[in-house]
Amino acid sequence: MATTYKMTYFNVRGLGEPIRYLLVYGGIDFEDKRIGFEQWPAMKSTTPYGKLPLMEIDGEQFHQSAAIARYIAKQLKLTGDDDIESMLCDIVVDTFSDFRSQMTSWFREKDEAIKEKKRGPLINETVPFYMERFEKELEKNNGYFVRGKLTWADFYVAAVVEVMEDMCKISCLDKYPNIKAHKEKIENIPQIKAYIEKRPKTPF
Ligand SMILES: N[C@@H](CCC(=O)N[C@@H](CS)C(=O)NCC(=O)O)C(=O)O
Repeated sequence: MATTYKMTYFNVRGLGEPIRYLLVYGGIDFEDKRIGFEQWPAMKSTTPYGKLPLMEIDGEQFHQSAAIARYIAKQLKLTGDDDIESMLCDIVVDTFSDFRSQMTSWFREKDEAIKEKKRGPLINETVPFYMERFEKELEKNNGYFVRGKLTWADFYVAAVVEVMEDMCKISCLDKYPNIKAHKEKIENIPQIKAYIEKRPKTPF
């Protein structure tokens, strides 16, 4: 019997989208279970660590989005050609996660005065710090993140960079043509393009 995949996440792109991109790219059939935020409090205690996304493979539950994405990527031979390339993929994803954490912690700040105060440094320091470096990586690697070949790091960054922009209403792409072109390249892969056209429209 074919392996079954069920991905449970909120009805947003967020941390679920890199996993969805990989499954779609690989032509892996999966149940894309999207729950409403109002359903979450009752469900939270039934999940391993009270967080989503949650992946069920043949009914067995797995959590942690990067681990899930890496697993799918391994099935699809998208983790590079050797252990060094595999580590390079992890480095890109982990570095991008560091960047994302700073953006999301700003987004979640409840005190409007603190949020306003931190907005300038986020736009003028954090975004350029990471984006300039990513821009150079793409130049060095011929338009991809790892050694000039398509890996899961490409799907991860392309999916999450847009989420961060939409969530924080801060532009990350305008001044960075390589990252913009890279995102468009991933979005133009036929499977991803078809998925984007039919996916639910969500705020981030
Ligand atoms: N490191 C975890 C983080 C998961 C996470 O923070 N999920 C958020 C949504 S993006 C969540 O479940 N929030 C609901 C909650 O904490 O109650 C992963 O990558 O899967």
